[in-house]
Amino acid sequence: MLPLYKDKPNDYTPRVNKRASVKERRKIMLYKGTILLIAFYVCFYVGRYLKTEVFPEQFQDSKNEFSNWGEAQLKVKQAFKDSWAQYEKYGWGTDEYHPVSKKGKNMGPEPLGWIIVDSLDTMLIMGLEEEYKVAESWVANELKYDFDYDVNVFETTIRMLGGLLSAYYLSENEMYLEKATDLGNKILGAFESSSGLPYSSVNLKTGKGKKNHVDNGASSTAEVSTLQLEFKYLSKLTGESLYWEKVEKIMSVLDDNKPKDGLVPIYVHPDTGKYQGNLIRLGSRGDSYYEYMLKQYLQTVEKEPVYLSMYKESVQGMKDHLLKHSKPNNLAFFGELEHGLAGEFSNKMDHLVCFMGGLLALGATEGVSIETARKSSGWDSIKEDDFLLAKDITHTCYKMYADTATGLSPEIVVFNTNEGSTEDFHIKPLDKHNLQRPETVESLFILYRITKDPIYRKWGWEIFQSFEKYGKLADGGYTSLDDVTTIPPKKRDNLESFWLAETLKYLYLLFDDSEEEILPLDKVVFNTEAHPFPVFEMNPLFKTGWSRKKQDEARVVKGGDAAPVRGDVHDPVHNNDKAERKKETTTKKQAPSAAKPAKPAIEELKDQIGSVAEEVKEAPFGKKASTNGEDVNEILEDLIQEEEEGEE
Ligand code: DMJ
Repeated sequence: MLPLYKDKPNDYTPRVNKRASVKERRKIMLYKGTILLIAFYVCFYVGRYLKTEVFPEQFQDSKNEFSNWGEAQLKVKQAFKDSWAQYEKYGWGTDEYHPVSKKGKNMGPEPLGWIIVDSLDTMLIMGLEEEYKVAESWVANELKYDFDYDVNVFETTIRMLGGLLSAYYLSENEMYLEKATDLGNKILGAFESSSGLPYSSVNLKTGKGKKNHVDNGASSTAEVSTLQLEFKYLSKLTGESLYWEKVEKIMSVLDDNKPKDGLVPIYVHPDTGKYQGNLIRLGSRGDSYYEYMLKQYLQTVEKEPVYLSMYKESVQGMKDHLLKHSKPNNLAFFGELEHGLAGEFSNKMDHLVCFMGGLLALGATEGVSIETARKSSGWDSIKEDDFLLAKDITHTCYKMYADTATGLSPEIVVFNTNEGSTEDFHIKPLDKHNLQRPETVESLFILYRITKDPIYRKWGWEIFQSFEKYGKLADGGYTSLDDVTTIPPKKRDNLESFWLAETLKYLYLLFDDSEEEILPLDKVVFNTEAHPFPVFEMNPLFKTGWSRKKQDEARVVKGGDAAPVRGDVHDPVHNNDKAERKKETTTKKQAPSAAKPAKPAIEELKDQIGSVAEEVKEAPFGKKASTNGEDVNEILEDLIQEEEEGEE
């Protein structure tokens, strides 16, 4: 029997095509209209009831009315879990992961922990215990930095050294500090140039630095000037001042160039210490030079004004030379100067520049709320102006997402400044990709913390939804995109480690409503890869060993004989005479610090400090470098306090 009911059901009666009279048709229309109206009202009220009563935890409106930030935070955590699950399953332990083809790859002959180490602190912050435990044991058992391979000094420092140090800070697991010290010691060889500026790469086995094989051997400015937070924190933890001295020296060499209005070209040569070329920008190769000046000042609790002075000068330079506004909507942006300060202005801005919103807000307020900052005695019109600019730039960066078809920003935009422009920016064909970068959500997080204005969360939520919509793969992984201007966008088959280390971390923190604020901005500094380190007080082991040159004035070295002099800093990697090295280090530690007022009692105290510091260190530069650096510092602080109380 054929299933006849399908086309001719049993009760089927053919429709009689009979046209009704006008009166009858009016009646029918009125009847239909009334039914439709009733149906509309029923749907409306049932919908409202379902939204508020049955699903009270659901988001109300993704654009404007969204308010359930706890739920948003869970979604971000889930995005991390999904990204991680794919990596664990198909690429575990490898440095690169390609989520579309589901393949992992190492950069060198053995893994460097690129994705795992970069992600440790995010897992700790998000409370992903299961995932974290597996990662922790991989680092403990598999990760060794002793094979013959050249690594990029900057990337390895911000991601690996930074990742290990923040994992140590958050977990207090000594294993991370040992690995960090081992890695730090290997990187030190990169600083063996005639100027003290690090070479671009270093060989992990030999510890030998290597010049950049392109750009005439020059290193990027951002690369040489974005090592300081990591090595200074390593000094703090190990009690070993050598790391401090090496990275501090870079700052003095750079500043000796006396950059006009605080703006610097994006290349600098390790042989001469001089800048190369004239291209000035806040984007790639320039960006974190500006970031680390402020953050160094914040890291040591505002005790090193030299970095604040450099930072302030550069912000004024940015306002004078790089800031412009687009047409038609007057969006503030930072352009580029391809031929130096006197050269032509380019309207190009990298997405990388979007960290500037957060940085300016942090610089103005030093991490406290805007209300508190405005009431403080140091508040002035420059800070107010920096803060307003922070908001403007962050708004511009949000528009770089909101004004594309996918709601995701391209890598680079060119702003329109001509009268009559109908759109604020355009995107060149080669710049349409999105690499899951963090800079905008980083600024949203900082601005939210400082202002508590929910607009920053709403923008962050919109951006996250676009990542969900276009970056998420059917099986749960997340990928970079080739073109944010077309729907659906072509996928790029790459997961950047900063998606896990930075983008998702900042989004998670943006939506956080914990009673006690996680990682307050006046208590921690985030390195440029979003790894948090605690701020710390200076003590006699550390001091600012240089000051800024004015005009043709010769270098003023603070701290007398003890202060590090350029080209005169000992390098453990290349010095086999351990006894000699130990003697020198001790001498340095015992010498008076001119950064503090000279007091005879303090001199005596420093003798004690010298011996205490030596006692707690098993092998000053070895793998077991310095047991627990916190102890060294605690002992120092206690001794100073005791001494000062005694004097009173
Ligand atoms: C990160 O590795 C760091 O934030 C770095 O300073 C610049 N770019 C990437 C993320 O975009």
